[in-house]
Formats: sequence, C-alpha cells, structure tokens
Amino acid sequence: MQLSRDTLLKAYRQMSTIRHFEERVQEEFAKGGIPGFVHLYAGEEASAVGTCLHLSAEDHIASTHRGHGHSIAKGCDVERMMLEIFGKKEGLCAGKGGSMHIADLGQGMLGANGIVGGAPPLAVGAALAAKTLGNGSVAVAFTGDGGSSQGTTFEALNLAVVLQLPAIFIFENNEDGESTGWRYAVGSGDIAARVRGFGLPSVKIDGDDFFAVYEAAGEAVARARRGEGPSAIEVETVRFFGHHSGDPQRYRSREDVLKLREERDCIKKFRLRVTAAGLLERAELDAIDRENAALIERAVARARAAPPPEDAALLTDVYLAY
Ligand SMILES: Cc1ncc(C[n+]2csc(CCOP(=O)(O)OP(=O)(O)O)c2C)c(N)n1
Repeated sequence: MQLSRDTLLKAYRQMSTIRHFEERVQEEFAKGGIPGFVHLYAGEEASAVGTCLHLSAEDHIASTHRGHGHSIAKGCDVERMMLEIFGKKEGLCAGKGGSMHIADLGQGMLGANGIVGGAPPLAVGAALAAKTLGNGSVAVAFTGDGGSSQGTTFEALNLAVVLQLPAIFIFENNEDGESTGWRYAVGSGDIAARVRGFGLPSVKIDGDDFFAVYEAAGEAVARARRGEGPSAIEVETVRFFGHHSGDPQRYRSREDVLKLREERDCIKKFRLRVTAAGLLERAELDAIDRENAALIERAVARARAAPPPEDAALLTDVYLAY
C-alpha cells in the first residue's frame, strides 16, 4: 500500500506525540502531581493511529481506561488533555474526568471509559445514529483482550450484525488484562476467530506494524461507509508500562519488558521501514520528536501552574442539560 508523504508524516507525528505524552505522564505520576490512576498506552500507538487516520471528526470512537492514545489520534487537544489529567479547570472535561474519562464530543471522541467492555455498546449506539441519519459516518470501539470476553461486547457484536451497522471493533490484544494473561482468559484462544462466530468479518494483525493496522482499518472503515456492515480487527500489540502506573508487574520480569521495548516497538519499526525505503529522512523524524518533546514540556508546565475547578463546579455537569 502506497501512503502519501503527508500521511506518513502525520502518522509518525501522532505516534511520537502519544509516546512522548505517555512517557512524561509516567514521570509526572511518579512525582505525585497527578490525582487518581493512569493507564498508559505506550507500545500500542500503531493501533490508535493506524485506525483513526481513516476517520474525521464526524466519525465517533469509544475508548477504554487506556485512552490517551485514542484521544490524541482522534484529534483531542494535547495541552487540554494534560490539564484534564492533572485535574485542572481548563482541562478537556473541566478537570472533573481525569485520565479515565477524557472525552471531546467535538472531535467525535465519546470518552475513555472505566468500564471494561464499555466501548462496544457506545460505539454501536453511535453507529445506529449514523445509520438512522444516513450521514455516512462510522463508529469505532476500542476494547482490550480482557474486554473482549465481556457480555456487553458480545451483545454489541450481535446487535451490530443484526442491524448491519457501520461499526468497527478493534480488539487491542496486549497480552494481559491487569495481571491475567489472555491465553488463560480467552477460552477459545483466538479473539478474532471467536468474533467471526457473530457473523462479521474479523482479522488478526500484527499491531507492531503500523502499515498492517492502517490497511486493515482502512478496509473495515470503507466497508462500513459503503453500508456493508460491521467488521472486527484483533491487533496483536504490547504495553510497555504496567497495567496502571503503580503496577509492580509481578506477572512479568524486568527483562521481559526490556525485550518488548527492544523487539516490539511499533515506532522504531516504522522509522526503520520508512527510512530504509527512502520515504522519509531520519532528520525530519528527529525534528518531529523534538517538536513533540517541546509540546509536552509546555503542556506539563501549563497543567502544573493551572488552577483546579472551583468548589461550586462540583455540582455542575452532573446531568446533561437540554
Ligand atoms: C466491568 C469491569 N470489570 C473489571 C474492571 C477492573 N479492570 C480495570 S482494567 C481491567 C483489565 C482490562 O484488560 P483489557 O481489557 O485487556 O485492557 P488493557 O488493560 O490490557 O488495556 C480490569 C479487569 C473494570 N474496570 N470494569
């Protein structure tokens, strides 16, 4: 598949933004500046970016508790995301949502979600709205290997097939749900094949390979836009950090994690591939990394200095006002 230079640059910029964002959030969390929990997406960048590059702000995504990467790839403002994670008034959700509830309806980002298996029903709702309105938009649900076994996921898959909705289900199999390995937790041992049983096309791809994700997601999105119904993709990926930032990771060794960073880094692989093929120069990729480092530095400085929401704001935004 031939991607334009602009698309390649955009893909790298977004993956690099996510990586810089996540590495820095880990540092800031360790310093104690961030309230609550954070679940980091580093290692999985190709999945969010390879998928969301096919979407516009009119399309919807529903995310997981590990939602920073999906949010950035869908176009959420990075500085306002950082403000949100620090619980500040100018955050994307006025500082009341934090890491696990980042949402931006203007960008079609329905929200990160503390409920495992929460995204598929939400995406099915958005896909039903799109089909009813006939507006040509699609909805994507991101779900983990753990979430793939939830009843909500099964119901959503079934309904999407029954109603032939423009929905795409992305199963990010990063091998562990908290500390439980997917080989133990997924009874059939094959997420993509199990999904096929619901009556929709479903493929398994190498999530370390941005190009594989981009191609599979492109086909699924095009199919949904043509009115041919839902599809699913199992993305085999890895997470570089623990389940959450304070996870002691007793279920895998330090060496295992170092090996993942060495051998299964989707960004490193992207860099190698595009530079070896002469599509992009190393220097321009390095320049993007520097710009992202500066962006994240600004975002953290602003988030640290910003005021929290006022006390009175505790009682607002509880219910939606029509
Ligand atoms: C309905 C529900 N059950 C359990 C939990 C606790 N929990 C939070 S994250 C998680 C693991 C999810 O694993 P997976 O879906 O594979 O996503 P990953 O963390 O690997 O990205 C669990 C069990 C929850 N938040 N919601």
